[in-house]
Amino acid sequence: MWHSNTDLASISAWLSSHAREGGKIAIITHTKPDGDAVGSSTAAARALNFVHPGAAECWYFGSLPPWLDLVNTGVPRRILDTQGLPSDAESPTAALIVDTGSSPQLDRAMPWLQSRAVRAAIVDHHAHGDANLASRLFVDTSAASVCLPVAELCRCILALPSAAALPVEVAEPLYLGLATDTGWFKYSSVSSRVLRLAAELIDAGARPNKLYEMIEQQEKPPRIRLLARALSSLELFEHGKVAVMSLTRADFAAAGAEQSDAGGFIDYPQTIASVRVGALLVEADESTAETPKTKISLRSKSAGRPEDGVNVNVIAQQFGGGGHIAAAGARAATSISDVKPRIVKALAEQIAARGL
Ligand SMILES: [Mn+2]
Repeated sequence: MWHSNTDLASISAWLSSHAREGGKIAIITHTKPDGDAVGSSTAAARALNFVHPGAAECWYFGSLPPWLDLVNTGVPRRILDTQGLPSDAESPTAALIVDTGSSPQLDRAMPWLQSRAVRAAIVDHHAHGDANLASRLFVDTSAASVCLPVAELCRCILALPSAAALPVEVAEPLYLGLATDTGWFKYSSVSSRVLRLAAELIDAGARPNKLYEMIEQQEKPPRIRLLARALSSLELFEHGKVAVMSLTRADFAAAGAEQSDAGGFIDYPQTIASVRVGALLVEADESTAETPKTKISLRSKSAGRPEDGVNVNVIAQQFGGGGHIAAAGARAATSISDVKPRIVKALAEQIAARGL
């Protein structure tokens, strides 16, 4: 079952005793790490290394964000795509997995993780995961960002009275994860708990404007050109309540952009007043005429609580994917032109059923 079987103090005690005995800990997060993944893994590694120098290293794989070096400075790091998995001699002896518990999301690390569940812990905030991956699980699906539980983990590791006492090197990546997973404090997941932690992290020395510029003002021209193509593909259905954008591989080529450059585009149609739910359909890199593949991203908007909007997790599941109530995705083995009417129909049905 995908739920906590221990608490953060116990995971902290286990990691600390492992490091104290000379063990090494790989901190692993999901493929294509985002702000929450890099922020939480960097913070946990720095907290452990603060007490036990050299004990923790971060593993990353999948396309990496352009700001990774700016955030993850000074942390021992392994990039699995280029460096591969470690040899037995240099292999860490334990694993802390953050911001995912999903085997597909851990793709490149799976051959290493598969035999190591006994010496692995997961701290996550997603609704679904593979409980067999780790013997220690802490899952808080009410957390807007995994940095909420990871901040508490860091506080325990460093034996501090509050998050406000964290070293700035730990506080800043936590703030980053918290900010990026809540759309810089604007999603429906923002709560007093989120803002209290943000305030404590600022007290610890995190500088919001510096972090915003570091992450959000690093665009390169191909991504902006791709955005122009995505926006011009916008179609509205159901009296403007459903927004659909699509990007083909030809769009990526014309913009000189890569697949990862489309990240965050799904948020743009949400700025239209009438839109309740949006979809971005992207022709996947590996797509061919014979075996088409389409990546589906879904976002829903609610006036108040996320449960008042369209549950896009349910719709993503119909296409073999999943996620959260307000943000989900899937990968369909079919073309954009085939997926689009099916997605629009599924979204229209949800809107009608909910009287939105
Ligand atoms: Mn997250």
